[in-house]
Amino acid sequence: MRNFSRYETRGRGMVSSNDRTPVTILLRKHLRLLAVLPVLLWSCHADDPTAQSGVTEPGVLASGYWIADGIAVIGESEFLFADRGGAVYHYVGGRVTAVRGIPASKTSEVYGGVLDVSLHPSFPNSRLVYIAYNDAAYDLTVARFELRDDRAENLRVIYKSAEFSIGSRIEWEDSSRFFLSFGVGGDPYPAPGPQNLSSDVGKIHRLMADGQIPTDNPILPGASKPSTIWSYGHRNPQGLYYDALKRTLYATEHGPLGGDELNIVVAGGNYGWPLFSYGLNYDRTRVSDMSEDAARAVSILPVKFWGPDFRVAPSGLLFVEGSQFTSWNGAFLIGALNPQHLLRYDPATRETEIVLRNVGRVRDIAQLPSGKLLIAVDAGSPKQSDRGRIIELSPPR
Ligand SMILES: [Ca+2]
Repeated sequence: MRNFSRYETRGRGMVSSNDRTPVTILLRKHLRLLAVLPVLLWSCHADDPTAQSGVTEPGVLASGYWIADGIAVIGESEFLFADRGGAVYHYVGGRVTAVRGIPASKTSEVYGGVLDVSLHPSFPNSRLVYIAYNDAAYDLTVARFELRDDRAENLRVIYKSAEFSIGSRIEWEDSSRFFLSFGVGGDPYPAPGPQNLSSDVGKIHRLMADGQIPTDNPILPGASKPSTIWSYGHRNPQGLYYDALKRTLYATEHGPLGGDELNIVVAGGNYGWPLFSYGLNYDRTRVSDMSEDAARAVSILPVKFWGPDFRVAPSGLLFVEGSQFTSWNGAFLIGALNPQHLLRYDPATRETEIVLRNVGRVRDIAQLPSGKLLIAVDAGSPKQSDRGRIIELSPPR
């Protein structure tokens, strides 16, 4: 019997925004950019773009949703997005339609529902779409279907766990394989946890496009053959980005109080939670007594972490190249849930900047063919169940 009340309590209790000196310094460096953003947001889409609800805010392509998440771009003015309320929506040129035939999912406060939607690389021909959702039994499930006339046709469940996930992403390695992140709750985390290799939680999984286990997945300690598990010891990985040229998988994950991480994820890697963390438990006690050196010996440390003085609560992750925001290119954009910013992390300088401040809880980031950017945001509170929005960011003209 799982106890979800602690997730719900945790979700609300996590909100405590700090505006500390490093952020302020970085902000000053980007005042010019920040100053033009309100203008940018006013610069597009005057006509009412949604069938579901009126849109009055600048740049907002779709609004009135609960927790909009998982944007999958089809074309310059066409995309899909998920809603934690249990739906997938199809935006085409200003009109939004709910895709029919999406399986039932269960939501509880801000958790559950449809977590991500992703196009198979062959989508232009195959129309294949993948969704990750907590099904009616609250178990993380991946299904694929063909999108035809706003219907999910020939839907098939290709992965079903017996466990619940907080936040999941689907990220394609190539047309044959994809990664699936599987988050675990706060502290105390449910047992068995991320270090238990018989549990699906706190892992990044790697699956064939049909849900089978790739034969080149790692053989983990104590096992004799590969499983779906690609890496373990994750806490709550809500951002995945695969660099196909470098064949490198990046993942962000939530620490508890601080200790948010960016990791380079390799096969069989143990990413350390909860053996070691740069963050603190919510009661401000240490997560463990393990030293950083000891942690390095038994796990893979993050390539970047943010301490308790710079909270991120990272969600969507995108490495940006060729966007119309030229000063943002060559770095990661990271959606922050708490505080509610869009961040830019430059791996060359190791600097983190707030590029959009207090824009809402940024769940996902996507780039359009033109180089414009979309973000999915929400208010994070079930009491504001109509604050889920998709916003188009337009660069200076
Ligand atoms: Ca870690």
